[in-house]
Amino acid sequence: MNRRNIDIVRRARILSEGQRGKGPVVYWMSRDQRIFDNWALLWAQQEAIIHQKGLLVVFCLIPDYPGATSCHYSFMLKGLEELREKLNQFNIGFRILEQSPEIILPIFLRQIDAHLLVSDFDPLRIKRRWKKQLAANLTIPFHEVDTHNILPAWIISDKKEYGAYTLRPKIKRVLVDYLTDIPNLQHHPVDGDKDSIVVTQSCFTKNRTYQTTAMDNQIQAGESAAMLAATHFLNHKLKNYHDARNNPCIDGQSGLSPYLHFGQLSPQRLAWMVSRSELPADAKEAFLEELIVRRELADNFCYYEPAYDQFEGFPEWARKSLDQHRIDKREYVYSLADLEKGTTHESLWNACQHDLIQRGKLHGFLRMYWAKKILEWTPDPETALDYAITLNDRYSLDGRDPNGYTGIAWSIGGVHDRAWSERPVFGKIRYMNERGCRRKFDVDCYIKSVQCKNAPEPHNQSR
Ligand code: FAD
Ligand code: FO1
Repeated sequence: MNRRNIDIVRRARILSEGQRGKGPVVYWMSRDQRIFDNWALLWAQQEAIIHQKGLLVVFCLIPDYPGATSCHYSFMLKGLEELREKLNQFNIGFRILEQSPEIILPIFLRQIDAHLLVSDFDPLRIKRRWKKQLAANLTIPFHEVDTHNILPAWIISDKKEYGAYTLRPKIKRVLVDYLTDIPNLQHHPVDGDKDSIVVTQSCFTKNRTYQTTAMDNQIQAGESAAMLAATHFLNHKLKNYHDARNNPCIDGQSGLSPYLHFGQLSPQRLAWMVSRSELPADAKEAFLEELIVRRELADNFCYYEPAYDQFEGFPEWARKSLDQHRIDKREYVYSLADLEKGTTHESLWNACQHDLIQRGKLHGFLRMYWAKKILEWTPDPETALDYAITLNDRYSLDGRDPNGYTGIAWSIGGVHDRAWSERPVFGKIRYMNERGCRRKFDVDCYIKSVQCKNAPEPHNQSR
């Protein structure tokens, strides 16, 4: 086996065996919506070439994907349109099927007598349920490739890690071997399905319930835009990342999370570009810690903790402590509607909420403060978790991501953190407040910078 094959094979695993059909190899794309730097597509192409088959990419578009808004669909569909054009140039077919994969794929794959089904990896519940049902109903082999993590989630660890300090050494041991350049996709040598189907955006935007206004067009969607944004970050911002990233008044973060969430940018490509840049080691290390260790730790948590978005998923010390403080009097209690409208007594929190709604993004440091205040201002931790996830998934362009569920579980439930000194409501969960923020950055300047006007009319139902 040559190096290229080793690199592809070790990221793949068999979900179910079966009899290969006479038709094309199908890659059911979901989490990793890109043509380049996609190990799942490379694996599908390699199988297709070996067996002299056509290659087809299928995307199952779910009109009511949990909590998603028109902005999420708009961003995703723009990316898929670019993808279709590029796949065409590589002689690879593309189909959008407007139904849930576990229902439509068995029928579709039978119709085209598919040779093999390949999918990308995702630790979230919904995808795992789909895959389980698919594996039970398919007659052809079904493979999965982790092209989101640099170190495949099932290889780097076989258990839920306690924190970054337990995952980091495992990653460091093998990173040089896995953090490589990624081979090029080839012009596909075997003709297949030319009948690409594209669904227009209007079909999806018209039925969406939760509309946000300014979030649209804030950030250019698609693989090319993602690579431009990554290059811009590398050339102009990475050198100051380790100093600037924790200050919400400075544009110090990369802003790449929506591209990473929708898979329009490969984390491995980004990490490879950063690691090869000539910038000082401390700048590169700070960024790679977030991009690799923290991000892959989030996948580890969601993969090995079935209750990643529930109180039961918190560590035992945190549950016990939060339980002991259930009876504590809450000085302020807000409904989801109060929080969503950003009408609490604290102007910094309100600014965060307006910022989130308007930009589809909240600065990483403020995300922690924002979630912790929800714990302080709701009747119990379960409600806090529900509200934080509802608002994050609804308004963050990068929401519905393992990073989001883990970040919220860290803030509200002490996941990957340690016990701190005890205080009302929070128990031993790490506390944050506006005064602490003032010590870190110019809070008034941040509040002024958030234009509270033109905030869209929010909704008040939870998940
Ligand atoms: P940068 O600082 O430029 O980092 C680059 C990349 O590294 C990020 O895009 C992300 O993939 C990864 N990364 C950075 N910080 C973290 C982290 N703490 N955990 C895991 N990965 C990280 N991230 C999301 O992608 N989606 C979410 O919905 C989300 N919700 C969050 C909610 C809360 C309450 C908290 C505390 C954190 C949340 N995060 C989420 C993690 C983190 O805040 C964001 O990834 C980051 O702010 C995204 O901005 P950026 O791309 O400019 O980050
Ligand atoms: N994945 C799909 O396979 N089909 C969809 O229709 C779809 C919609 C969608 C909308 C918003 C959003 O944030 C994510 C969406 N995803 C969809 C999933 C996404 O690709 C990610 O895989 C997971 O959310 C994170 O792992």
